[in-house]
Amino acid sequence: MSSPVSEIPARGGNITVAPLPDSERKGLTKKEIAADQPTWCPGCGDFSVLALYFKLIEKRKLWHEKITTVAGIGCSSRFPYFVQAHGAHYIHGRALPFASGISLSRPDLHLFVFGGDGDAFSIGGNHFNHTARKNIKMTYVVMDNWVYGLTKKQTSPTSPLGFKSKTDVWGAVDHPINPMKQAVSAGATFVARTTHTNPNHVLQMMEAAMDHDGFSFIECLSECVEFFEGAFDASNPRKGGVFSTVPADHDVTNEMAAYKLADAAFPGYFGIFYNVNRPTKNALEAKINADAREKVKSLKDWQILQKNFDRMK
Ligand SMILES: Cc1ncc(C[n+]2csc(CCOP(=O)(O)OP(=O)(O)O)c2C)c(N)n1
Ligand code: SF4
Ligand SMILES: [Mg+2]
Repeated sequence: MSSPVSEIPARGGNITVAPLPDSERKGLTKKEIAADQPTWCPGCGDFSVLALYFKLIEKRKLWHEKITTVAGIGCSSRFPYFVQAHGAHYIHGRALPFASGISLSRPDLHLFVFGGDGDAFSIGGNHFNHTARKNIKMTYVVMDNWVYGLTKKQTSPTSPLGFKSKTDVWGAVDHPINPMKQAVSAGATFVARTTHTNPNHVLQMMEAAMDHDGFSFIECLSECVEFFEGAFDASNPRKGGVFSTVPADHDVTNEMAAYKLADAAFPGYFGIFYNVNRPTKNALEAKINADAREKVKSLKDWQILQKNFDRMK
């Protein structure tokens, strides 16, 4: 592991350490970020998302103490197990509330949340909408495989009509959600779409999302080769499909234009659909805290506490 400190021999032979300035620190290497061998099935799309996350960390010189990787439960949500960094593999559908706490208490961190379509839009659907509308600063990558992979093939909220699964043996009859429309309508301020079969594009979207000040959402198509093989072939030129990027004249600040892009039939478009600036909950809360502090700046912490207790009497 690259050391963030310089070693200075002190008198008496002891070693003391002084932090190296950021400009002199090396970026982490893949070897320093990769943890256990991923347990995904050979050929699973999730491998490329993980590899590109490592690339992002390497490229942008993100150090261990600057990043947090959070997930819910699912094959895709095993993600933090495979990253040698701070993070948590949390509860199914509850990654976003957990991440919100981290973001609001440590807005200086780069916070990445990874998960699946079931985790994000089924059990976690409610949290998705509220985290988006609150514009809490983090990057949320949903590895959409149109199925519940970990639990071995149940219909997910993004499964297409007619999809045969253990929960819909005669074919799915429920209208699937459109993650892009849902993200925009919920109030996400950055909404992008990519696919695991185009590594450069995934990296480009992750970088743009990371640089966005607010809740940034990426739908990344990630094939489940075990339970929905070939689902995304129509978007993969190597399989005879078409990969169409967002037209150059698309206005990313135009909500209606974003819906229009999202309305295109599969394989649709790939790129940034929507990107606007709106104050984050992080900034708004920080201001409330600062204003409150200003009012009581002459008091010691225990005196503020005492005042609060007195008010409750
Ligand atoms: C509260 C709760 N309900 C249900 C489950 C069972 N469960 C685990 S993962 C999962 C769905 C996974 O699908 P998805 O989020 O799409 O991830 P994938 O495995 O496809 O990557 C379910 C229903 C659970 N672990 N916890
Ligand atoms: S079951 Fe599907 S999603 Fe899960 S690891 Fe295997 S290929 Fe990937
Ligand atoms: Mg899934």
